[in-house]
Amino acid sequence: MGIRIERIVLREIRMPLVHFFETSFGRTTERRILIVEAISGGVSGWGEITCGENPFYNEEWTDSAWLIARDYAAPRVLGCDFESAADVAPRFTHIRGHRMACGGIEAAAWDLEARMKGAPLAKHVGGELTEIACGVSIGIQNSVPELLKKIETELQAGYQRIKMKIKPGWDVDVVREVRREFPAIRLMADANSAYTLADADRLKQLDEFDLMMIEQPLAHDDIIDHAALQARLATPICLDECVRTAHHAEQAIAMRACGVINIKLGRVGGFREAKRVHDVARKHGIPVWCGGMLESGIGRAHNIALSTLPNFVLPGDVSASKRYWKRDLIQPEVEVTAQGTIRVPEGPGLGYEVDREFLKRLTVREETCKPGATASS
Ligand code: OSB
Ligand code: MG
Repeated sequence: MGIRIERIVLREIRMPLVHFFETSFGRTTERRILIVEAISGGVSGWGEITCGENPFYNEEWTDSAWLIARDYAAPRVLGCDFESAADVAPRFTHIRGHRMACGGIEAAAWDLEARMKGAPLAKHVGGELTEIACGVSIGIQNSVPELLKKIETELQAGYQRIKMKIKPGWDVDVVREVRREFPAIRLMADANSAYTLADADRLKQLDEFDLMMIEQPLAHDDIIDHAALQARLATPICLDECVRTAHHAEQAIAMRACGVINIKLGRVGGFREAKRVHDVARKHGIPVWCGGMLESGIGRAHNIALSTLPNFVLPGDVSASKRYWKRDLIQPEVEVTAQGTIRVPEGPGLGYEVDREFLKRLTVREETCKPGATASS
C-alpha cells in the first residue's frame, strides 16, 4: 500500500501527575509531553516523544526534542514515499542520538499505516499476545511507611510485580524493609545509573533479597562496567539506558553484562529498532519487558502494542492511566484487570480514540510541518 506523510503536527502538552515520581536523578510533578500527529489522506497516526523535561535520563528533553523533531526528523520523512513504516527509521540514520524525538515520529508512522490498513497496531508490528502482564514502577517516597503503603495498594489492584527506585541512601535498608513486609512478591529495583563499580560491595548486599533483577545500576552509557558488576552479582542485571540499538543488545549479551533487557520504544528510536532488540534478545534466550516513561495514553497504547511481541515474557512498566492522570488523552482509558493484565485493544491502530477536544485544551504550543520547509506553522 505504501505511505506518504503529508503533514506532521507537533504539539506540546502539559499534564500534572496525580503523584510525583522520583528517581535517582530527580522528581517530576508535571509532564511536558510532545505529541506527534502524522497525517495522510485524511487519516491521522499518533506518536509520543517520550523524553523527560530535563536531560537527566538521557541527553534528550522536551525542548531539544521539539527542535530535533521539527527541524531534522520531520523534514526527512515529509512527502517521501515509503513502502512501509519500517522504512521510516533509516531516514534518521544521520541524526546522532535523539532517538526519542525521531522515535515519536516513527511510531506515528506505524500507527498511521496500521489505521490505513484497518489493522490493530499490535498485529501490525508482529505482536501475538492478546493480553499483557503488568507491573508498576514506584518512585522514591518521602518515607518507608509511604512506600510500603503504595506497594500494598498496587498489589491489591492486582499488579504482578513491583519495581522500586533506589539510589545511595535509599537502597539496601529500604529493600530489606520491603522484603520483610512482602516476603513472596516479585520485586525488583531500578537505580537509573546512580552507582559506580566502586559500589559493587553495596550492590552485592542486594543479593540476599531475591530480587528478579537490578535495573541499570551503573552509568547510562557503560556496558563494560555492567559486565564487570554482573560477574560479581547473583541477581541478574537488567539494562535500560545502555541499550539504544540492537547492536548494543548484541554486545551486552555477548559480554554477559545483563540477564534481562528493558525495551523502551523511544529510547531505541521506534518500532523498527525495538523489534530488532526484541529479536536479538529472543535469539539469545534473554527475556525482555516493556519500560515506561510516564507516558500519556498515546505512548501507553504504543507500549501495549509493543508488549505483544512474543519475548515480552516479564511484566512491564505499562500500567493503568489512572495511576498517572486524573484524566487521560485517550478513550477508553487504559485499565488493568484484577489479574494485573491489560487486554490488548482490537480496533485499528492504537485501538484507543485520541480525545481531540481534551488534547486541544492541554496544548501549550503547536506547529505544523509540511514538505519542503525546515520549519513552518
Ligand atoms: O528508568 O524506567 C525508568 C520513568 C522515567 C524515567 C525513567 C524510568 C521511569 C520509570 C517509570 O520507571 C515507568 C512508568 O512509566 O511507570
Ligand atoms: Mg529504568
